[in-house]
Amino acid sequence: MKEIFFPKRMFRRPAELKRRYDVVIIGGGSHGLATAYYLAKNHGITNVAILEKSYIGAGAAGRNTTIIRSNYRTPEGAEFYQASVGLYERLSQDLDFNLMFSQHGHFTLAHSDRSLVVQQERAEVNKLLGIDSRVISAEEVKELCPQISISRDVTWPILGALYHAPGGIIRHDAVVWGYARKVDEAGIEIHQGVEVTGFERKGSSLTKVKTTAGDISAGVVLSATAGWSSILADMAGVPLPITTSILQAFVTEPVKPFLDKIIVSAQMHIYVSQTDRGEFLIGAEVEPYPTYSNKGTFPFVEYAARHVLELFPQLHATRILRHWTGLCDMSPDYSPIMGLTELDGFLVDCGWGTYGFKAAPITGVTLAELIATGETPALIEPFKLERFYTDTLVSELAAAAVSH
Ligand code: PYC
Repeated sequence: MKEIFFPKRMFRRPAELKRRYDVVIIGGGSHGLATAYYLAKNHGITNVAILEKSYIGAGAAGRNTTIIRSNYRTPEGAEFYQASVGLYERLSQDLDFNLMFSQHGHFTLAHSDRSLVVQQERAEVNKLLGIDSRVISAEEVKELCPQISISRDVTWPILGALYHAPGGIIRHDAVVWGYARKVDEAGIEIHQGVEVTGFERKGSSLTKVKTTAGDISAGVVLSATAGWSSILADMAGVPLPITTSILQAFVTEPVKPFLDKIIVSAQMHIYVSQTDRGEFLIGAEVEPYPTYSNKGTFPFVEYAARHVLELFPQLHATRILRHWTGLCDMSPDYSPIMGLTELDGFLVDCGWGTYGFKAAPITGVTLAELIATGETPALIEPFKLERFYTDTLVSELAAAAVSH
């Protein structure tokens, strides 16, 4: 009989779900996979199952706009994302997988005096933490990004920008695949197509995770489910201050590369970059209503296209190729919620709004440390769920203006 050649599979065939694991991670996105990876790499913990109701990277990890940056407004946020950028810079080597990370600079445009003041405040916070971030004039924007129009004869003339040289974009699917491959190599089980349907608890402890493949128990259960976080936590009897909204984005047909910068405008509520494939990736702010709908809207396309054409009139004849929505789990202070909950053994990783993907590596490192040691690392201490009870919020609204 003729021998059939099967190309090498990237992951093992899923094993039968065992009845018990040391750690169960719900959500096979960038955060769940990164946490599993650092559990194995930094702590030698491999009796771990990742449960993904769809396929890995099907949620926010596969639907974001791939921007990596650390120019946040709060010291807590900026320090946290700075650590993430550092990990992303070494991640291709670490995972032995080309993630196509290009760091060519991120511009947050200012179109009013007030906006310049806000950008200046962000720059000062950033500089104190050693983050490369400064306010530049419209002329310098043009010098660094000659393709942009700085015409004053537009709805929102550019007055200046917050310039963050290390800002960049990365291939998001590659991040998911790179982590998954290493996780699999470490012997951690990735169960795709397995949905969590409920939990059992005894007093203040979680005792069982109910899934479509049977019930399991675990020492620690982490929910890393982005837009679905509040639904999951509700099942466990843990209320979260999270609402879910959608953010829309589209890509154009591919055109010859001419933009290697990321351009963001809080007032126009848009951001634009060109992907490695030549597509222009254009997104807007979060829609101002909670929903799980994955239907895009025409007003978004019309609005975003109108503004992008003021910045890049040379795109006027470029056609739209694809348009999608992603779920954003929004917290009241626009900062994430990570760590322990009132239910023993149940940890959350949520409230990421539109920032989750860029935080994946450092979230993985810190949550893995928390799971392994029981101690909350200092870097994520400010992002505890408890802050909503102790009135110690971390307001990141100023750095989120375009996407919230
Ligand atoms: O925070 O960089 C960001 C962002 C871009 C798109 C959505 N959020």
